[in-house]
Amino acid sequence: MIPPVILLFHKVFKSPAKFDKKACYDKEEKKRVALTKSKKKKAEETTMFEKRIKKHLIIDGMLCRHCVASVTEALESLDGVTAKVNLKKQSATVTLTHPIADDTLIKVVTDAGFGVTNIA
Ligand SMILES: [Cu+2]
Repeated sequence: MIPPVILLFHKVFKSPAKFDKKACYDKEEKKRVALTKSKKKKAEETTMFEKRIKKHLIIDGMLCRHCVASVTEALESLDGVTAKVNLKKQSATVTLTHPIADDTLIKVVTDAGFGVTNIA
């Protein structure tokens, strides 16, 4: 038979350790779940945002690669704008890191000496 003193020691020294381990695990698990949730939410937000911020412009008046460079430069002079200008298609695709009004995009292009016949 195990003497009661040893049983008491067992309770005092073993049980708290066991409890702490579980508490620690629960805490880690909660952290992990929260992190997964926030990552998922962020991914959803990014997807939603990406849908909103690609715009396609039809440019009028581009004749050569210098014109392409001018239009690209004009569009990218705006903060948070990346532009891909296509001479053959007479178009520009802009990616915005934050919403920018169509009028603002049109203005920089027309200021550079080109026309915008459509923006979507
Ligand atoms: Cu040109």
